[in-house]
Amino acid sequence: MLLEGKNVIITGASRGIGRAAALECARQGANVVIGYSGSASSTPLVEALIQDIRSLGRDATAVGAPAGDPDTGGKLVEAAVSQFGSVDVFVNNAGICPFHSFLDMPRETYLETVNTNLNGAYFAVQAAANQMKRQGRGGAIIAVSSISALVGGGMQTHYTPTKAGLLSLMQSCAIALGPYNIRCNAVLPGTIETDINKDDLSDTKKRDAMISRTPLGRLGKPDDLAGPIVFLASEMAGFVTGASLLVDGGCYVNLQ
Ligand code: NAD
Ligand code: RM4
Repeated sequence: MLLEGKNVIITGASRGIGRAAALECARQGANVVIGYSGSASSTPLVEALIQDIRSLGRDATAVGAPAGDPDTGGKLVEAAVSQFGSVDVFVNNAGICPFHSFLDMPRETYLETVNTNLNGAYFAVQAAANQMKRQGRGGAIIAVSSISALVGGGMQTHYTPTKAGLLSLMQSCAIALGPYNIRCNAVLPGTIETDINKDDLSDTKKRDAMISRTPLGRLGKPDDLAGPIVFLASEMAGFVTGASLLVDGGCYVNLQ
């Protein structure tokens, strides 16, 4: 039980990596605030996740609000405090990657991606950190960045800067929040099969190329991120801050 009695907020937890992290946090003893977009299609997924967490003997509640809204972080924090009494861990996971070529990138696609992935995250991290400071007993903040913080993507020119931005945000916040014992770290997933890349990976040539670049010989699953996120959230990582953890089956280092 690495997170016994902790209260965790996870954004974009209705499915994919966020959902896997929410379930593992609950297995490790935490209550969970599930952040989700508020869309009608997400509601049944979120209701099922709440039931799954309750059947693990922990509690969960959900807040439907767009990740790009600067007020959403405050709403998530309010829900955690009113339902569970505190915020111990904040996981910024919500994100989009609408694959698109650079030269004709629609302005709205660029702006929506930066807003959802980075601008909202900035204010959510700020809201969570202020609550942790008020509580006076430290905390852990984890951003789900990406291998794409370190490398480019021709169809991801709007997305990769947001992932580099999140990594940089965790590095700077590690310094700003260290005096309050609030640790800030990033996980950098490689290619994990989820809804975000379903269409992209339906190109079998691309999918096979991605697998053959990966020393562990497969793409990732959402559960592959759950352990690393819980580790960074837990006291086992008590002296880890400003760090980034690649979770990519070795893909990044595989040059030749
Ligand atoms: P996913 O599409 O399954 O999950 C994305 C989550 O974000 C969903 O719960 C979705 O509802 C939520 N979301 C999207 N837009 C939102 C909005 N405007 N407001 C609130 N919530 C919103 O994909 P995933 O792979 O689980 O992605 C989770 C995170 O992991 C993203 O930040 C993504 O960039 C990152 N990531 C994914 C991969 C990968 O290969 N799948 C690799 C590196 C990083
Ligand atoms: C990741 C990485 C993956 C891609 C996802 C959407 O950061 O670039 O290859 O599938 O984003």
